[in-house]
Amino acid sequence: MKAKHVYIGIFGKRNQGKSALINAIAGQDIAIVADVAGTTTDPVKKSIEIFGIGPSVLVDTAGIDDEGEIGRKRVQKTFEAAKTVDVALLVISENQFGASETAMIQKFREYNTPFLIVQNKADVMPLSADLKQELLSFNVPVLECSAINHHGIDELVKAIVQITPPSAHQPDTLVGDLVKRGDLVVLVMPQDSEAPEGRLILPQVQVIRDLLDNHAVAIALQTEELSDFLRTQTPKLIITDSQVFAQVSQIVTTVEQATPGKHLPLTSFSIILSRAKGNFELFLQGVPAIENLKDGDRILMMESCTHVTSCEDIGRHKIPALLRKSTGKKLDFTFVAALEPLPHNLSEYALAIQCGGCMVTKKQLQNRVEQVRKSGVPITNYGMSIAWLTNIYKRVTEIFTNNESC
Ligand SMILES: Nc1nc2c(ncn2[C@@H]2O[C@H](COP(=O)(O)OP(=O)(O)O)[C@@H](O)[C@H]2O)c(=O)[nH]1
Ligand SMILES: [Mg+2]
Repeated sequence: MKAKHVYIGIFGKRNQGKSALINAIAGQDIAIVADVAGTTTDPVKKSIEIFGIGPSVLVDTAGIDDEGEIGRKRVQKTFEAAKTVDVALLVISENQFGASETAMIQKFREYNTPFLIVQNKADVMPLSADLKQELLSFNVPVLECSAINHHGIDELVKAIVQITPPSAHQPDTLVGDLVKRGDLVVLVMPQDSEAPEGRLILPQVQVIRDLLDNHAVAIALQTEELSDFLRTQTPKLIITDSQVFAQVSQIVTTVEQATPGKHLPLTSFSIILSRAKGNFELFLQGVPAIENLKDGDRILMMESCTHVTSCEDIGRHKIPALLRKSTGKKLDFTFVAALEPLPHNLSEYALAIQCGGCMVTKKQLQNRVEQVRKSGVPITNYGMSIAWLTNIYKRVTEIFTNNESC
């Protein structure tokens, strides 16, 4: 799979040399550098290649001390950028470190964004021993450089590489640990009225692509063709659409029973996808909370996209209906779409159910999931809850809970 781009955000007050630093790192002029405070109003992005982490994007931001109504909006935008970048540089100069910087550090911590602190303009003033001591107490690398003189830039880039988590640049693999070259994998993909016209949905495309990247042999078929196929072939893995879980599980069990010794590992697209975006363990732990639901309990349905019809139908209708039927309780559902803020009263929810997250980045999804986890609410995802409610949970997750490869 293609390596991912590492997003590196440059943060700091106005006039600290953030834009100059981007130019120095990129080795060419891209951001507008000026001595008028607040020149960078819109994020400027520069793509570069960094030894050790590969393709990267430097994201320039507006000063965190920007003033006035528009200025405050820019600061808000900058805080948002801290949520989505993979790593951050907090730029200071001339030993000025105060409330703006500590507020920024708080955001980095809140969003789990690794960061380092760099004092720029070292040609004008070196970092004082006192401030260095104070900065080291944040337990992050503290460096000095001069963007104008290109001093300390190599060391800065090396420090960026060191704080970048491997997951930010290593390619995500959906099935790489489950299949080997030449393994046969069956994909059960119903093309019913809910399937989009003339194309496949993204999770299916992603899994097929990943199987090809791993040189596995992917066979795509619909439920009707599964039984005949399985009678003559023994695939390494069957991945099915969650909506036909129960039916597929029935077919697989029948074929297994008819052929002693035949074992057919089965899982679903949504479970494969939920692994790729992380939080798999958390989702596994969260799903049994379904058994404790009571009348009047609130359930938060977390959708990542607003317009993939089949996902919307699963989240808005299928899962609520299944939950009501299976528990027999009066449940109250709240739906949050895309990256809408989560409700303030999170802790009042008995359960949260996240969609597969195919339309958002890992970091975006994890930040939302983390918010729920921190509030103490059990969280699981669409695929796992459907599996639980249709009593095949154990079967579709056993390849992940028993051992690493099936
Ligand atoms: N002496 C010196 N001046 C610098 C350095 N880096 C930036 N500057 C100057 O500081 C001013 C603000 O730089 P800029 O990159 O626009 O800052 P930003 O607002 O943080 O993006 C400009 O006049 C730059 O020339 C440096 O390393 N040394
Ligand atoms: Mg700037």
